[in-house]
Amino acid sequence: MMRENSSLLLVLLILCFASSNSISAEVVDVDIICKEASNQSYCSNLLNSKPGGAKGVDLVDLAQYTIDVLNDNTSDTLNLIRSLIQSAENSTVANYYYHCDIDLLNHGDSVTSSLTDAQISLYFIKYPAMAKDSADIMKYILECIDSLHEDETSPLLAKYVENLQQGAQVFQIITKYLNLGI
Ligand SMILES: *[C@@H]1O[C@H](CO)[C@@H](O)[C@H](O)[C@H]1NC(C)=O
Ligand SMILES: *[C@@H]1O[C@H](CO)[C@@H](O)[C@H](O)[C@H]1NC(C)=O
Ligand SMILES: CC(=O)N[C@H]1CO[C@H](CO)[C@@H](O)[C@@H]1O
Repeated sequence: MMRENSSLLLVLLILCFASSNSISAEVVDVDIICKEASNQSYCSNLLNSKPGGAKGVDLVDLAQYTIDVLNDNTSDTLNLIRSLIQSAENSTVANYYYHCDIDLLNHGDSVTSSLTDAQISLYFIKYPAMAKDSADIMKYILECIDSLHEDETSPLLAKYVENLQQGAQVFQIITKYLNLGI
């Protein structure tokens, strides 16, 4: 028992050193990240809204912060969708909302489940896996946008989902830099 505990401790120590090494190596300026975003001001607003600011913050912390924001914004979006379904003009429109709801929340393959996967990939320093997770997040957001038929559905929801898309793109850029740093 004693032996098991001490080897566990050793593994934890190694993990600690491994992650603190990668952390200190990887600082990329927000301006450089956001130059690659389709909406640079959205990108820099997002990253600079990190409590304490984003200056000198390493990529791992920026990735974590972006995941947190995407999680918050996804649940805000889901709440809006739920209330829109309740008040939809007819069942066709309700169905558009419902399909977007599934893209955001469905078990196993949705924005929410891919965000959970990305969180795990980040924790275990599996950046190639995180690149796939971030591509999945974007894929499900785009599917939601497609299913909304924007002419017939809420402009406010369109704005929320567009913000999600921008945030997901920022996450993809950060993930790309993390992969370059391996
Ligand atoms: C870009 O993002 C800013 C800040 O979030 C927003 O005010 C603006 O409308 C966006 N521009 C476009 C073209 O989407
Ligand atoms: C449902 O409502 C939308 C939005 O008001 C409208 O464009 C559409 O024609 C309606 N469809 C039916 C089948 O009533
Ligand atoms: C549309 C939406 O929910 N936007 C929010 C996303 O998250 C950021 C940071 O928490 C908020 O400031 C936005 O209002």
